[in-house]
Parts: sequence; structure tokens; C-alpha cells
Amino acid sequence: MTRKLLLATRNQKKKKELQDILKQLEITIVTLDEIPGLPEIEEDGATFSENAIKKAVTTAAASGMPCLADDSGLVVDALNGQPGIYSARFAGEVSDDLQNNQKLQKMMAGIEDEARNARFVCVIAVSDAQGKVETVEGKCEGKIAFETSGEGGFGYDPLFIPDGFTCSFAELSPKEKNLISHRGKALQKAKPLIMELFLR
Ligand code: ITT
Repeated sequence: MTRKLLLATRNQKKKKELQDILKQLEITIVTLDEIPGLPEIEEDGATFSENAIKKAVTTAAASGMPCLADDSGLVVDALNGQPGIYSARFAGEVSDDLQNNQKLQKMMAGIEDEARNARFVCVIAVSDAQGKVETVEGKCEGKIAFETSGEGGFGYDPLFIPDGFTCSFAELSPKEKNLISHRGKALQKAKPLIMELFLR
């Protein structure tokens, strides 16, 4: 039997990270781009977990395939947890990474180094076509930099200095980022859930 898992994301850079981390599993990864006609999903949950579950369950039901969804974002202490679940559209409904980073930098202006703590959070939901769903979470603690640096990664990576490092996520290689990132940690926890899907 072919083991096929559908990744429910439209973010191409997130998709690449998920594919890289999952490539050790002996399963075929299929993405939304390969399956036309699947619904757009409104992310209207109040938590990362609600959004990840909605994306995974709705896509699994519509495609008839087991499905993995990621809801993630940056939680900044000095901004009372913003941008949080609104990370993708922080600077407006159609905002891009550059605009989101500029808004974050502006809101963090004048905040001292000791008060710049933040973390990336990633919730992964894994659902079968019948809607049986489980979630796991990964976090990566760090600080918001004063200036952007690096060209790699995506989203807020140029402004995020992970704990134990002096460079930003955007200056790490994909392999280095995946080893310590919120997504890398969540996916390590998700691996047994994924394998279990195919034993049912
Ligand atoms: P899908 O819902 O289609 O997966 P999305 O980009 O809308 O794509 P989310 O709603 O989960 O995904 O929002 C995630 C946002 O959080 C993302 O657009 C970035 O702004 C930020 N983010 C998440 N993980 C990140 C990472 O590893 N590095 C930098 N920014 C990240």
C-alpha cells in the first residue's frame, strides 16, 4: 500500500521545511498544489491549535487523504503575545514578510534588550479522512533583534535570535534551523502519530 500524506499549507517556504524534516519517513508527501479543487480555509480559531485542527480536518475530509497541517507564529512578550495567531497578516490582510517585519521592528523600537524575549510556536495537527485528529506543539525561545539580518528562511526569521545563538534564524542553514526550530521540534513529536495513521 502506498503511504500518502497530504501537507495542508499554501505557504511555499513552510512547505519546504515540512518536506525536508519529513523526508526520513518512508511515506509519499503530497501537497495542496498537486490536488486541485480543495477549499480555502478561513483561519478563524482563537488558538494555534484550533486553526491547525481546522486546516487538517477540513483538508483531510475534502481530499479523502490523511492530512498534516501546521499553524504557527511568533509570540512577543513585550507586545502581550502579538502577533501570535495573526503572524501571517500582522501588517494587514495582504501583508508580506517585509511589511510584517517592518511593523514588528517599529513596535519594538525603544524596548531594551532584556525585554525583547519572544518565542516561535508551532502546532501540528494530524487528521485521518474520518476526522480523527491529534496535535503536538513545539516552541523555540529567543529574542527580537534590533536590526534584520540574513537571507534564509521566511517570515520573521531575519529578526529572531534563537537562545544560545548570536545570529538570526535567517542566517542559519535550513538544517541548523530545523534542528532547533518550533517546527522541527513539533514534527519530531508528530512522527509517531503519522506512522500510526498508516497502521489503522
Ligand atoms: P498556511 O496557513 O497555508 O500553512 P500561513 O503562512 O498562513 O500558511 P500560518 O497561518 O501558520 O501560516 O502563519 C504562520 C506565520 O507565522 C508565517 O506566515 C510567518 O509570518 C510566521 N512564522 C511561522 N513559522 C515561522 C518560521 O519558522 N520563521 C519565521 N516566521 C514564521
